[in-house]
Amino acid sequence: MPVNENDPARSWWSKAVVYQIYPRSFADSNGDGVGDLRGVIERLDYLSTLGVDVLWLSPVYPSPHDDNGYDISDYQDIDPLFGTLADFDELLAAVHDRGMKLVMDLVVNHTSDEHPWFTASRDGGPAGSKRDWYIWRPARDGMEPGTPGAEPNNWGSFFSGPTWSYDEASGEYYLHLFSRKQPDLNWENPEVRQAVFAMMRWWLDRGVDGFRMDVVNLISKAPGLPDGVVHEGSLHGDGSPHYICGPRIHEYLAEMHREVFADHPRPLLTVGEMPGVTVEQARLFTDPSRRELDMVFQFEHVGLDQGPGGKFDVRPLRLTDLKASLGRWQTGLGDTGWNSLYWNNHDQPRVVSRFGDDSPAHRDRSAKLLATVLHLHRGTPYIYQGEELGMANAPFDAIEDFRDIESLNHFRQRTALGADPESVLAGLRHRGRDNARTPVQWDATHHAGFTTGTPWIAVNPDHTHVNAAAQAADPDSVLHHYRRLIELRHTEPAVTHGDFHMLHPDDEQLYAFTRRHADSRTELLVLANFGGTAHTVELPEGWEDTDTLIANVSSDVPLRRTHTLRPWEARVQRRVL
Ligand code: TEU
Repeated sequence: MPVNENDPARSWWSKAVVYQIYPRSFADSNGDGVGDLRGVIERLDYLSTLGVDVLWLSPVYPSPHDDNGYDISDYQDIDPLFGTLADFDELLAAVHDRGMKLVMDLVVNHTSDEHPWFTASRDGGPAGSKRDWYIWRPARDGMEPGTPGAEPNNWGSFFSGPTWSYDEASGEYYLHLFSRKQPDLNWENPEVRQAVFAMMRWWLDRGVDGFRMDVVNLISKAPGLPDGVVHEGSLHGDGSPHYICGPRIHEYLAEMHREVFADHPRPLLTVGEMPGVTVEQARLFTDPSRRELDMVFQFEHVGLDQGPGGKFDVRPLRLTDLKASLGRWQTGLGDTGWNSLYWNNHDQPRVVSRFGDDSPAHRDRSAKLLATVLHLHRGTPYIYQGEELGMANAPFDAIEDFRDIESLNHFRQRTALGADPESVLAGLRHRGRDNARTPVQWDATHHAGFTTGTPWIAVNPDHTHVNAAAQAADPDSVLHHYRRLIELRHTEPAVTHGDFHMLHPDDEQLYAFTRRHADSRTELLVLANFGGTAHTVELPEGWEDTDTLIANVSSDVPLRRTHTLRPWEARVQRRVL
């Protein structure tokens, strides 16, 4: 069943733009150096002026913050670091007052090891009533429990080291795909699923408008938890084929839909974060007739600049690879499924530094080009805080400048094995998640107006010239370009529903495509020059002298059949069919 353009329950999010808030780094209202809910409340007018429809709030629940809140110790409260439930209710009401919606982060592949479910599971021992809520296994056959190599299987964790930690008291190991403080829940257990669904209903009853579901395609593990292949240069086995889109994943998501979302009176949004998901799987997850999810985050395009040595092994992006990948997702989900579109989130380096050019000469223009390309695709665009300002990667110097558990563990592990610290740091500087987590740059003052105290992570020194206050006052800014793109999504049916057709797939510098929408008799042509040199392109017939809908350089040059684009130029043409 195609996504029905006229069905309001389905179509509201096809015209929506989502803005992700990472509360810790957004705005600090009380001077403790960490962003909080009242800080978000104070900045809501900024977000409503930008024009976004939905806010996604990264986790604000009580947490020991081993992974900045993605390790939850109580699903039904707010961490005092961020405020109180009363602050949350006030925020939700203020969001709704401005005609926006609020989506919560749902982290239910794992909990914190300090969640009462886990402490009961651990402390009750193998016969305890909550033992089976998590994934416990004895040591490998014939091995002494707790000794190196005795782990139940050879899987490596996302955050370095094995996916198993040993509990001496019971003599067994528990599974954690992420840190040892993030034990995986056992979704095979129906009590676990019911507890999660009840918690989700509690938030919906409170008035939230949906969920972004953290690594939700990892919740079903293959029976027997078989060993993974050990790739060259890796210390551990790759367990991912045994937990990415595992055997019961569709069953669990359909059950969640039935138990939580079906027939809900308010329009909701569900988006599943899915590392390793394929186009074919994503089409199933997002086919409305299957009633699983509205859309998913896929990771293919953010893996294209990664070498064989893993995420910190950086290689240059080939534009043809990016176009082939995103183009395949555009046509692959077709009329059946739905894409979510993103360059950035709290786990990715800043896109202007990664796929654009953050040098002073090209920064603004390349940030606007990247925005234009993404927002003209078919799907729901996500903006990560600060992206709308063209915020760049941070100038991290020493390991002490980093805060993220993934980066710190990686550094510790690699250097312990004898790697050159400087080369490990080079990878972290390019790819480390802290690049996304430096505070939002509100103005040119000390600490960028983020806090009156000492920020938990250093503010990027470039805030003196890259900040929201300066850009709000400049109609040519990256910020205003984003505002215009969001408005286009709201007003131009071809942006929302037009067919996607890639042009010049083999050109290494040009990203070009059309969006054709028969109902509104409109076709759009998007042209983007991904490089710091001029680039000449042959256009298809019939685009000469058409209107420019939006551009990142003054659009006084009429379009010619053979047209030379200026460095990092992006423009969108419109014609009537
Ligand atoms: O991320 C899962 C994920 O696959 C990543 O993008 C992750 O950061 C990367 O693979 C690590 O190399 C989600 C959250 O977005 C992330 O912040 C959490 O740390 C993680 O799950 C665990 O909850």
